[in-house]
Amino acid sequence: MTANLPLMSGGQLVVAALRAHGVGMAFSVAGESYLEVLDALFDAPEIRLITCRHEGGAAFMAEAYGKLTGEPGVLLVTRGPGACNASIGVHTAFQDSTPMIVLVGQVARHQIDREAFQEVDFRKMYAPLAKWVTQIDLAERVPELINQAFQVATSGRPGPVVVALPEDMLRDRRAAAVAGPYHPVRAHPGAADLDELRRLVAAADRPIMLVGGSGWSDSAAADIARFAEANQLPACCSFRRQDIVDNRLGCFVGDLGTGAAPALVARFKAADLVLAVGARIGEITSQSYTLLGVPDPGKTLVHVHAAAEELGRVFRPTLAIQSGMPEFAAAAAALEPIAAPRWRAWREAARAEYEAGLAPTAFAPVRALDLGQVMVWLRERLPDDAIVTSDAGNFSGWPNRFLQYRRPGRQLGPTSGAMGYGVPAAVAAKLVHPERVVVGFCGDGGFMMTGQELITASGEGVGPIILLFNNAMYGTIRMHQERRFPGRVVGTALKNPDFAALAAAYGGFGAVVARTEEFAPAFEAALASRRPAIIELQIDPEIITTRTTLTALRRQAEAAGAS
Ligand SMILES: Cc1ncc(C[n+]2csc(CCOP(=O)(O)OP(=O)(O)O)c2C)c(N)n1
Ligand SMILES: [Mg+2]
Repeated sequence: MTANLPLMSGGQLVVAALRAHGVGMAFSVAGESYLEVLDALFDAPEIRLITCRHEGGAAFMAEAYGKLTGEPGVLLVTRGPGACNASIGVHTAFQDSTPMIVLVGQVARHQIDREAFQEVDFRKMYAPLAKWVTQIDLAERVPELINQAFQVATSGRPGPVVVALPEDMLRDRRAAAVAGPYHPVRAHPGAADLDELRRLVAAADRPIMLVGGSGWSDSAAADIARFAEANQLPACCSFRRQDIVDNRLGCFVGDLGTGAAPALVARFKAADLVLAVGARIGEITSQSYTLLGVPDPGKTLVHVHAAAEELGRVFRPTLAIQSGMPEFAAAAAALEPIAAPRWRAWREAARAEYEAGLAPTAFAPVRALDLGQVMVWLRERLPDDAIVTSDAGNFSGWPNRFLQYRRPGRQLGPTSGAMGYGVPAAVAAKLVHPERVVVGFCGDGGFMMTGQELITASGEGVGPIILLFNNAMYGTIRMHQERRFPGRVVGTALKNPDFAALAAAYGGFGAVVARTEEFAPAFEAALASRRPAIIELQIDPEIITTRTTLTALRRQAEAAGAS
């Protein structure tokens, strides 16, 4: 079978395999451990190699690429130190069920287990962080194992696969046939499951849908919305998955994230049937496992997920359906709608509560920079296909609560809660869709973790806009401190650089916004510059969430402690 094939180095075989699987972009920080792969990329201009400044940034870019496109983001990093830096993005891909391929250089095979320079056993290191870890010890097995890596990363519950590449294997020359492209394996819902689903929904009085997880194509998202609308079902979404159902539709009733609306939480608890589609119903989404009983949910639970292992995990569903999202959504949309559903008023009330929440909470006195007004302006200004990325932190409550997401517009945020995600994700999104508006939301804390990737954007000629919420603190942790240890502030105050000057140093556009009326011109100027931009929002640190102040939290905590 290999008689007529040319001899290729292991590195060339890796790149040939990437091409066979349709890879068009990869993210890297270079290392001498995988020089053969880099050299083979010299001859593969159809793979755009993005040279990043930190493996954490590169890994977040690869994760965001996977989240946005549904295809594995490809990351290339060097052995020990590179792999350690990259681990935050691998963990995020794991928790967020995002397909990803991580190619890691490794010490030569004859040095293994000597604790050679930068040697790490990646099977052990990545065991709890990756869906699968392998090492390719024979160059002739590159096509087989890279193909398996793509299959595993994309099938069932998607996730990151780590492939270690010993450097001497990459130099070996072998004849081997590459295979591709990969075909993700996804289950279809059975006819009996769909009948039972319809019967259970028809028997409900107060049903609610929960959409979430990964694997949603634009058409699957449209199908699930059609099903919800046709059946008058209220649909909420899991943490940082707001872009699945068009937020402007009457069926959308809000998100179950860290800042979930109290009315939605109450409604979810009052529901007699939950139809969870794609969501794992994780800790944040389930409000620390309080929305449903464990393991008996205490109500009818229909759980649809791509992976068999997620069904019956934590919660015991009445009906479990293993299915890919496009397959389930298409089947659900084709079901005969339930005639004159009893829960129409229930859905309308949930929608009315969501719409009421879109009006900003009034803070007295009104601040010079009124974030509620800024968000309402952005909600109207952002085009339908805008991509919004988010870091982790309390500032993220603003875009979560006040922006309205819709396909092909997207929300890319770390459900893993990893700080440092917002900037690299915005850079990756702008690389994939240079023609679309990309806005990244960051706190001053998270920005400083990976903000240097703005120079990567500059070098690649793309201009994401970063909205940097500067409250001079790790605000989220300060909030927890005020609740648990009121008035005792430690380890959370931050001294910050001049962010606008930093933007300029990165070849970008910088602006400082201290008053509401300064925001719109700054945003338009950032857009017009077509360069990476930082708009620093100098926010009042008192406004700790979209709903409350630090002083109010401290008073509540002190009152609770005193009583
Ligand atoms: C990598 C990482 N380190 C630490 C944390 C813990 N953490 C969660 S939110 C937060 C503070 C975020 O600060 P900032 O980015 O300024 O946003 P703010 O909460 O002030 O709006 C911290 C330290 C985390 N989630 N991720
Ligand atoms: Mg902050």
